[in-house]
Amino acid sequence: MTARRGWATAARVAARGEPRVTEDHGMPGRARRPGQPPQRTADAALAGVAAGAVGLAVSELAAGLLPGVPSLVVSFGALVIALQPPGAKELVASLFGTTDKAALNIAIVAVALAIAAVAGVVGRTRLSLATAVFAACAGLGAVAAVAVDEATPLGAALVATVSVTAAAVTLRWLLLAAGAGRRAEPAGATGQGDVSALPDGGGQVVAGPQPGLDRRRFLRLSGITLGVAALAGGLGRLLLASRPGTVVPASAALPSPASPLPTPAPEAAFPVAGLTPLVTPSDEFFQIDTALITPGVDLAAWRLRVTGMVERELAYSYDDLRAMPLAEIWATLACVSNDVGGDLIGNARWAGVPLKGVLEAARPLPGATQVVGRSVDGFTAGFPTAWALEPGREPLVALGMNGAVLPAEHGFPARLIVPGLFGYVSATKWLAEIELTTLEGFDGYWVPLGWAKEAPILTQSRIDVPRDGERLATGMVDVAGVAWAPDRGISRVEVRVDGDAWQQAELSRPLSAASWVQWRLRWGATPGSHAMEVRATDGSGMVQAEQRTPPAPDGARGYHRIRVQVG
Ligand SMILES: Nc1nc2c(c(=O)[nH]1)N[C@H]1C(S)=C(S)[C@@H](COP(=O)(O)O)O[C@H]1N2
Ligand SMILES: [Mo]
Repeated sequence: MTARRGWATAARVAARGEPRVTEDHGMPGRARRPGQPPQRTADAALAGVAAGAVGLAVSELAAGLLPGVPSLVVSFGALVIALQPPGAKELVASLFGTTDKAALNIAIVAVALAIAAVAGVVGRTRLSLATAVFAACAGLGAVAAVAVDEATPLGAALVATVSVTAAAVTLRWLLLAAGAGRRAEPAGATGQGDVSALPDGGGQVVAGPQPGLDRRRFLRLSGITLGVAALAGGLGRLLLASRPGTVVPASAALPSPASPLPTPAPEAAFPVAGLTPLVTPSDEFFQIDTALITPGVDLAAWRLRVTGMVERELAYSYDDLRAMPLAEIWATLACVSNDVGGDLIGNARWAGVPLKGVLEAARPLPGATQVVGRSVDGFTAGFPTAWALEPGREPLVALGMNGAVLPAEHGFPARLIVPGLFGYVSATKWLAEIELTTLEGFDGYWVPLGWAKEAPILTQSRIDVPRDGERLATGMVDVAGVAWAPDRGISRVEVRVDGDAWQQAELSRPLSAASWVQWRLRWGATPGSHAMEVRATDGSGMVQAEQRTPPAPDGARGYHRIRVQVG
């Protein structure tokens, strides 16, 4: 049995509606001829998906193994992040939580594999077109890697070439496997892109095993290919996540601070189950950033530069910084995206070099009204110089968090911590540069996207216990939570049940004016459904705003309200 047709010819014939031979599957209208590409579109799509997966896996593995080689998935993510439309404030901000980043990665892989499925179908008739689709995607990824993810052009070109080659070779191989184990004849009139025109895709027609067996073999091969790709891609990701610098080296240990803060006594906190601890453990501290994978820093080569409108530009190595006297502060850091009752907030003991001393050494020029932090991956955040210099405030070039070296995901080797300001205008992680400029002269990363230029943390309070919707027994219960107004301090917290009179809660002794406090109120729960609200007053006597606002553009306002069921 021979068929003197190439793949493309067969497809054209099929398209014209020429009678087809039903061979073996018993599926009407599904002709199988020796030398044809897979007749099932689904098979071709599967071959495409498996080939795309191999391409992505090769990119992840190359990125994990070779320094300076970007991951295409990460580069696409960086592109998505860079292309965010100004004004898409909350939507976009919500992308940067840890789980949302995983979702972005998954979405990118899903879209890439969907495109690969189309490439597989196209590849039935024109393998060169399928390869071009792979090349276009990888090319875009490579351009993105260089343009927005700071990869070297060489590394980007390398990863794109290797990935496209791997995907194209896999596709051709799987399409041939799907084509019933028989080879198509030389292309003849079918053109360059024809699979059958490729060296061992053409040639003599060979009688193959039973098509049913072939299909099973094809499905098995595709499955194995996908599995190997998933393993290789996963391994690449693991390697990426543990590159030097992404893991804090033991050599980064810090000396003890010149005047260490006392550890808060256990009795400084209220013993209420479910109440947020005064100090947030570093591994539970919220993480928000635009980095799809934690930037790796080569500690030996890393410098913190002080630049711009200064009399003297400076550059500090890690050793320079840790040889300076370290100060410690308690400070609550909040994300502007934190909604009323939300948990994008934490309180930590930060250790580092006082920013005031660094500025003093660089001697800002008159008119240098803004301090801009720039990270190794190009993120920026800026705040008024006057805010940093305010007496009584101790902003830090932080090197330590909660008694240890700054964790990689919280900014190792150095970050800024500026008491009283939301993270997006102040707390630059993976700090590479402190630039002095004017307030008008530069907008930090989030400002052109519609967030406020100046953003002090708003006075807020949260009910942690009981939880919203909880069922309680009748009798005395603890109502408790946290309240913050960095760095104005909290002077009062009040709770109101069912719109009755405000009742004043007890406050824990503040760790600092920049730290949150715990509050507690004993409440006699009576049967029924009850609404509870909390409000805080800051150190200057200002009560927190009651009118609810969304997080954009300068932070959420309004009282945290919960409902409980008693009895
Ligand atoms: N380099 C860098 N620093 C950054 C960000 C970022 O995206 N990149 N995000 C900022 C924002 S919006 C916040 S809220 C804080 C969060 O710090 P954390 O992840 O340590 O909690 O980091 C800030 N510093
Ligand atoms: Mo943030």
